[in-house]
Amino acid sequence: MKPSEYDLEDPIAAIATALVPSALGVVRVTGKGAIELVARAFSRPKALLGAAGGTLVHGWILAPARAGERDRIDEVVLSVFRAPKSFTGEDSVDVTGHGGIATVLAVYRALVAQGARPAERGEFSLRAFANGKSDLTKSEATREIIEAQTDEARSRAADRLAGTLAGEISGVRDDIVGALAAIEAEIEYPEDEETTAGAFDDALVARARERLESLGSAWAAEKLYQDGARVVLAGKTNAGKSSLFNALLKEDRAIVSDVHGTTRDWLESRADFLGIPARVFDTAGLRNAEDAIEAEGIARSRTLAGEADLVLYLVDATAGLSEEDIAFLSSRAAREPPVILVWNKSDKPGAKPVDGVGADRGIAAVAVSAKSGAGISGLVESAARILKGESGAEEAGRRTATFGTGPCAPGSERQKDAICRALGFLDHASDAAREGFPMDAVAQDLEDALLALGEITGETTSADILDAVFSGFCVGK
Ligand SMILES: Nc1nc2c(ncn2[C@@H]2O[C@H](COP(=O)(O)OP(=O)(O)OP(=O)(O)O)[C@@H](O)[C@H]2O)c(=O)[nH]1
Ligand SMILES: [Mg+2]
Repeated sequence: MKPSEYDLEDPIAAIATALVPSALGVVRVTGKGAIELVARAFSRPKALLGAAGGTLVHGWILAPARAGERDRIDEVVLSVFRAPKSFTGEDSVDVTGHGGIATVLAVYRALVAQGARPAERGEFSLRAFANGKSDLTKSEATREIIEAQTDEARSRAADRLAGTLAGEISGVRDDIVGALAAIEAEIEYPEDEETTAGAFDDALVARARERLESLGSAWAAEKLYQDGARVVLAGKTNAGKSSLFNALLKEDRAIVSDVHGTTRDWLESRADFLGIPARVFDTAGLRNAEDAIEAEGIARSRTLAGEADLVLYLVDATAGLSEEDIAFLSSRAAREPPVILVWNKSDKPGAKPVDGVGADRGIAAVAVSAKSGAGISGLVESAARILKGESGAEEAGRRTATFGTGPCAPGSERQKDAICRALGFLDHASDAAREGFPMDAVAQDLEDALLALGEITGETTSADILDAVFSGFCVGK
């Protein structure tokens, strides 16, 4: 069922915590009659029915009556919320019990047996929105918080949950409403025909435009923190790719040996690049392989490097650049993805990184020792800077994000699209005013901009918007 088709009142239940053995497990119930429903499955119904909102009640969840006997399922604490003071704005009970898989499932089934409907995806959040407890930016932020892979991503989502984006959009809307009011006053009570065009408040519209542009340009960064980046380690055999992979992951994941061609199949793992969630790939070393399996591994290395957001190209600094290295670097230099030339084994006496190689083609170079760890934090900093488009952006190609510096950012493609549409309407309004179009046409553009912005917070919503936002949620949120 689509979120826009959900019933918005009947009591629903969901398991809100992961179904893995854990200290605690939470089953939540919300909707009309939620407290009475839980009371029918509870050992102390009177205590629950008489409990004030925002209080806890201790007791047991009981199985439905069978031949007069009722099994005790689990000892629980109920958090009681009475409408409208709850997450959803309805009567709600969070049942906190022990987090055993069988236990949580039995508690959930006991509540379903008393008449709770199993909740659909995002149904709790949709009710919170429908009951005015949350705007759409906050609803989306709860999902972003759940999905954040790094602390930086979490902190950005938390800002939106706290209302920074909604506040900024509301400020922009105030500017547009101001400009619109001036036009409408002029249309209603014109001083004379000539002054009508003067009713267009350029400064207000320009300020709204600037604020929206800043928001729009901040999306690239936001997307990078949410989706992460693919960082591929490439280079000749024995350059130290697997050693650097392990050092970045801080675990002994890949086999390291001085035998050339040790890594054949690529490996993937996750690392935090200064807040950017990175998927890091160790690949088979590049060389002319006789062996068909190794050759296939090398072909895969090249494909991965081509699909990366950033390639860390390793060279053994004691060996210097070979023809293959130069061929790889020059074949990529002018195109995406961006490359960092990593001079590895810089701890060895004979290590001689060559300064300036590839600099003319925008290739940054960093000296590290995968063995001792020296230089790796600098490498991660350079990588994060390039991914964020803060250096080498011209060379880095179109996949590199250019960061906006606004006070806050949109948290989803949907929000960013609405910002772009609003910007389009503002531009149209300014052009129309400059070209002397009738003021009511200009006013229409400003109204369209307001409607687009209303979609971001949910003041103007359609079934499609609700479906797009809430169908991506998990059950129980
Ligand atoms: N001294 C020193 N030795 C290193 C360093 N990095 C790697 N090595 C050594 O170089 C050899 C090759 O390292 P690997 O990490 O397996 O190299 P690789 O690039 O993954 O090699 P392939 O999988 O064959 O492509 C091993 O003996 C490592 O111990 C380093 O920074 N300093
Ligand atoms: Mg290897």
